[in-house]
Amino acid sequence: MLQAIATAGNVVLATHIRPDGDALGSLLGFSSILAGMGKRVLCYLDEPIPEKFSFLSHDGQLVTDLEEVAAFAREHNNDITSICLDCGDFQRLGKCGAVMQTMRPFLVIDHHQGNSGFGDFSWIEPHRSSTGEMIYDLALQLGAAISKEAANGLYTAILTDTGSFQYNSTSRHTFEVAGDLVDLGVQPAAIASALYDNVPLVRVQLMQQVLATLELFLEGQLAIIRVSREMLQATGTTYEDCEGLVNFPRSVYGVRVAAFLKEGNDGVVTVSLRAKGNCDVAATAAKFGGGGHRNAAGFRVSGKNLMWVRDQLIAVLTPCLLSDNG
Ligand SMILES: [Mn+2]
Repeated sequence: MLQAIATAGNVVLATHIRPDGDALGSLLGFSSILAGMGKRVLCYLDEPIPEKFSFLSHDGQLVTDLEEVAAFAREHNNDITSICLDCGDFQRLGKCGAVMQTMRPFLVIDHHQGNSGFGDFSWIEPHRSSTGEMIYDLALQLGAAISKEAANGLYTAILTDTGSFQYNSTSRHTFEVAGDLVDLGVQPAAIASALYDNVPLVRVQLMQQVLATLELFLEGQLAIIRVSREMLQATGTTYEDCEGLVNFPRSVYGVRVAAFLKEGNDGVVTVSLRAKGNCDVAATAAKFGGGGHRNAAGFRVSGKNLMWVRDQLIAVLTPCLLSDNG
């Protein structure tokens, strides 16, 4: 892996569809690091960088058209090293996957549990906080310089993928890397403000309506919120604007399971489940044909309305939450 990157002259970087802070921060940060090593770097994204991450700058070229990736490969006689970042499986690369695979060596750098290692060389460490943390270590091993712009990308990756240093994956090393990035010029307050103090008003108005639906059941151990199509229409928002709202019911004192019910256009209700402590919501989701992790899982139900799904969920969780009070 190290050798393949060190000797690469031309690099194409890509990440998963609907990229989050780790995906974009790692992509743009690594792009600057590789460009600083004198490599020609092309980043591919399905869509332009989302507005909320527009504060991230980078060196290297960014394209959103696969034809330009093909042109880059032709220009360099197919002497391309392709690297995919933060992508847990091949499908999540979206439409660039097939193209990435033809440019070899094809490298995979990721921290998702269950990544099968679908590259010619794969570096996967599921215990890591973020791909950004791994890219930092990689840059040190390569002896590469990390510019302030690159440091901002990697810090954003770590901050967002650890939920601001809250999740289990946050290790001593995560803080060491974050500290090193601060030495390289990152201003934590400025990054946090850029990420979290720029919420569009319509999103807060949606939050107002969604939080008004909060209900507690089973002696206050189950908290449920929901969003209807009407709420999205009335506020001019989309499902993406609902991201993170499930954390509000989860945060309530005494709540052990939180659920967020979302009504889709296609008569499908999507449910996100979050657990605190020892509840296993993956098991709950499995009863509805879904899946996930112990603490975060989900499922979908077709042809039923929000209230039907709510009542079924209460019924399924009743024995779990009322039988053991552990
Ligand atoms: Mn990640």
